[in-house]
Formats: sequence, C-alpha cells, structure tokens
Amino acid sequence: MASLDALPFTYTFDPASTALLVIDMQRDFLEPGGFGETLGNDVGQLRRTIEPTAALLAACRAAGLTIIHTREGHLPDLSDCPPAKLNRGDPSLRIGAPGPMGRILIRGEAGHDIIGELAPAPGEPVIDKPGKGAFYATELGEMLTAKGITSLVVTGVTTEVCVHTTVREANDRGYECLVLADCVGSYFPEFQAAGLSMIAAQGGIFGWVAESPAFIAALQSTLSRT
Ligand code: TIU
Repeated sequence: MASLDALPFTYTFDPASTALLVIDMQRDFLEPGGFGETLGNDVGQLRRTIEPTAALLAACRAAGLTIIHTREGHLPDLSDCPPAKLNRGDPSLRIGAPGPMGRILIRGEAGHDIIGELAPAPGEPVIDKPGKGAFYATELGEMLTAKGITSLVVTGVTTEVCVHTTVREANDRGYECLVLADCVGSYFPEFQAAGLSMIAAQGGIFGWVAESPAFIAALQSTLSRT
C-alpha cells in the first residue's frame, strides 16, 4: 500500500488495484486552431496540464500501473449522439460540423485524436465515449472489474465537464478517486478552482485532490520497498 497527503485527508492506494484514467486529452480541446479555441476558449488553460501529465504517464508506465485513456466523440452518422446533445450552440460549430481539424468530435477525424505529446503507448486501452462521463455507454466498468481495479487516479480535460462527470460516475460505483490538480484543466479558472473544491468538500464527497508530484513520489516509494 502507498499513501500521500491529499485533500481532504490522506489518500491510500494499492498500485495493483489502481488505474490512471486520462480523460479526453484530444487535439480539438487542447491544440491552437482546434474546436475549443474556435469557440473562443483559451487553450493555454488546458495546455499547462500537458507537461505534468507526460511526467505522470512516464512514472506510471515505469511502475507498471494500469493506464486507460478516453476520447469524447461520435460515430460519423451521429447515431450515438442524442438530439439534446447535438442541438446546442451555434449550428456551424456543432458536433459533426466541419471544424478546423475535421468534423467536430467525430471518431476518426484529426481533431478527435489524443495529442501527440500524450499518445497512448501500445497496449494501453483507449475508451471511446459518446458522453461526458467515461462510464456511460462504454466498456470501462467491465474493463475495470476484469482488471480488479478499485482506485482511480483521474486526470484530463475539462475539470468541470468530463473529469467531474467521470469522477461522479466512478464515486457512485464505489471507486476511490484521486484527482490530480495540476493534470486537470478548465478553460475557466473559476471553474477549475470550484471544480477541485467540490471534489474534496464535505469530507471528500466525490474523492480526493492532490498534486501529481506527491502521487508520483508515493508510487515510487512502493516500488523501492519491493
Ligand atoms: N471532455 C470534455 O470535457 N468535453 C467538453 O465538452 N468539455 C467542455 O468543457 N466543453
């Protein structure tokens, strides 16, 4: 077992039953010229997560931790996109519309890809999800059960949307979730702060919050003991 200082109290985990879940680090959300920036968002708020996440991935790979990536996106015929999700915002910027990196949030398009800096390594599963949460209409739950995973270290974008929805889904399913503050990002600084506060509030209503160097140090301390 390993543990680290976290909010609201110490987070304890067994690396054998812990997975790193990297949410939606896709080109359309993070790259200049992508969908997110086209909507007027400051992608710099998300891009600050790239470097710490790359270091985290390297440490988790070295430790042999289970690593799972997700991507938000839809089938080209949009049959998996409910009208309620589709019919939001400016029609020219909706899901499936032509964007700067191909059709927006459509599987197989360039903008749907995970950014090169954080490309999944061979053998690391990539969950394609049609919703904001990673459990809804995906194989994630079955995959975690099959691997014996009970703890999730969650990173990715955006803090208040897909990270939060996933952590809430996971918490209700009994997973112990640690969110790494420097590895999650929001286009809106106030949502970043509130999103993180909401996770650890009320005695850890949705989980724990810490910084990635503390998690990496805890992970490495268990390796040096074995
Ligand atoms: N991955 C994810 O968070 N999807 C979004 O649509 N996020 C926004 O903040 N829009």
